[in-house]
Amino acid sequence: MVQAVAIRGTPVVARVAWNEPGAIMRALDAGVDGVIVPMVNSPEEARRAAEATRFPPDGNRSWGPLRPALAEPDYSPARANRQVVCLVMVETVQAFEQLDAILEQPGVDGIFVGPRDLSISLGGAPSGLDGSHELREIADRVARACAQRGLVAAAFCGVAQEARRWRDLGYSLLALQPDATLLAAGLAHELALARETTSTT
Ligand code: 3PY
Ligand code: MG
Repeated sequence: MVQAVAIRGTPVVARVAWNEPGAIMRALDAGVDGVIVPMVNSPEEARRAAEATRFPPDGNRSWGPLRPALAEPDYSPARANRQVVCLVMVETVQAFEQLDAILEQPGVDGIFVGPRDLSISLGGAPSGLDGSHELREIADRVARACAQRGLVAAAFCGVAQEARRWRDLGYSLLALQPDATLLAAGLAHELALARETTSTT
């Protein structure tokens, strides 16, 4: 997938399965420009994620950049450390309560909000921005805290209308619907057209 996206020169940010250094380093070695790390609930966990994205002395990433070294002949630890982006996910109340300390961790380049898990953590059902007043308040506070520090505010949005609402709050990296959802919607649309009883041709 990284190779396919690179054809157009579009940056690739991968969400890894968990805050686990091996998973983060594997994605970076495959050539992603940045990672989104789920369920980061404390400054210590944020530091662990950020350190896995940087070579020493800034972190503990180990050398093995298979694809990046092919694509960029002058790829070096210092250059990689400058270029990489590490977004940590705030998706629990516990994480939000420690937002400032999480943002202070060196190498944390921004926050990616997971509204579904955050809604559950608030005691409700998985939801988007409309789920609760508390969720909207958290989304707003995260955007402001990131803006104050010049860091990225990102979020999982789902449908495009919801993405516009996050953008209006100050979010600049907006995740739309997952591929499986888009594929199912596209197929349903095509099937409905194909099954129409009248033909215009
Ligand atoms: C969440 O909303 O919890 C997510 O992880 C979405 O990516
Ligand atoms: Mg989540």
